[in-house]
Amino acid sequence: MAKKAVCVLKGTGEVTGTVYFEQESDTTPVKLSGEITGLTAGKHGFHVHAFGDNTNGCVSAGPHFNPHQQSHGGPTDSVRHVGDLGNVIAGENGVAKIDIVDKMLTLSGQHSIIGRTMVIHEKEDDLGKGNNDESLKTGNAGGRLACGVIGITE
Ligand SMILES: [Cu+2]
Ligand SMILES: [Zn+2]
Repeated sequence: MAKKAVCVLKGTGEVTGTVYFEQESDTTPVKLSGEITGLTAGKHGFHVHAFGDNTNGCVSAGPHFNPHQQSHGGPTDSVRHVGDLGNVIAGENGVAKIDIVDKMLTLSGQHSIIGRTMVIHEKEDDLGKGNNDESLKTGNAGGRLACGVIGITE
C-alpha cells in the first residue's frame, strides 16, 4: 500500500515551498516532488532534520536525521545521514523544482521521516567533502531559510 506525505516549508523571509513524498511499498525508494520559491539562484542544501519541532523556528528541528550515527555525506554516498538529500538548484527566477528519488528515506517503520522536518538552507551543501569538521556534520550549508514538518496526507 503506497504511503504519501507532504511538507509546507516556511521561514522568516521570502522562501516558501511545498514538497510531496510518495513511497509505493515499505522497501521501495521515496519520490519527492514539488517546488521551493524565493531562493537565490544556485545550489541550496536540502535535508531531513531530526525533530518535528518548530517552537523556536527552524533551529528547533535539530541536526540532520541520523539514526545510524554516520557522518554527513551526499545522497549517493553509502556513508551519509539518512536525512542527506544534497542540494536543490534554483534558477534565476528563484524557483527550485524538487524531483528526487531516494533509497535511504522511508515513510514507515522505526526510521520513518514522518513527523520530522525538511529544511532548505542558505548555501550549497559540500556533501561532506569540505575537508573540515563542519563538513562532516552539516555540509557547511549555512542558515536555515525555511522548514516544515512532514505530515501524512491522503
Ligand atoms: Cu539541513
Ligand atoms: Zn547530513
